[in-house]
Amino acid sequence: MIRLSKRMSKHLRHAPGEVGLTLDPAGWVELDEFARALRVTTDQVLEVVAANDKQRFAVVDGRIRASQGHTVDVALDLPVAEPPPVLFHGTVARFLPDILRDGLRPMRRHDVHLSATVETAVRVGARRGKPVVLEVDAAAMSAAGHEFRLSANGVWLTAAVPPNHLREH
Ligand code: HQG
Repeated sequence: MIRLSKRMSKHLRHAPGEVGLTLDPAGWVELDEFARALRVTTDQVLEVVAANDKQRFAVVDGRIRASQGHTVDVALDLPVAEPPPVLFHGTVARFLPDILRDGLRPMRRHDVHLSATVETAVRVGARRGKPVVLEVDAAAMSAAGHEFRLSANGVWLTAAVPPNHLREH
């Protein structure tokens, strides 16, 4: 299941063409077509969707997409939402000098990914080593006109976080 989940993330976020798929502009693809391209059954795909720890995939009207994390060009069409006053970002110490100088940048993805809880940020940072958690002053950013969007699986997305709105937790 984890292996299939990783393949699904890969082809819905980064490399649809590698298995002959084309995503629509919002990142959706027909479930049947997706299962066929991955050489699994739609039931196997749906099992991963239902069991996924982070609810990474959304299925609506017979189509599937990744809820966040894309590097291919998609417009998720999420509405702008008012964030909680403080959000968190998990990273590692080796990135800190650049982050504190340039702010958080989306790097290869579409948006900077922020978490509502410290626990989630710790998990995100731990993917790369000993986690370091940054606090984002989302209230001040919002007041300054920065837009935030909430993915279907609870990840807060924004284009960038300037260094003056960041501090170590
Ligand atoms: C860092 C996973 C240098 C940033 C997670 C991060 C998340 C900078 C890395 C989702 C920087 C980018 C996204 C700057 C940011 N200079 N480094 N100015 N600005 N960085 O993977 O947030 O399991 O694109 O700190 O749970 O780690 O895939 O972003 O370390 O929700 O569903 O550059 O991916 O979700 O890495 O993770 P990523 P992320 P999934």
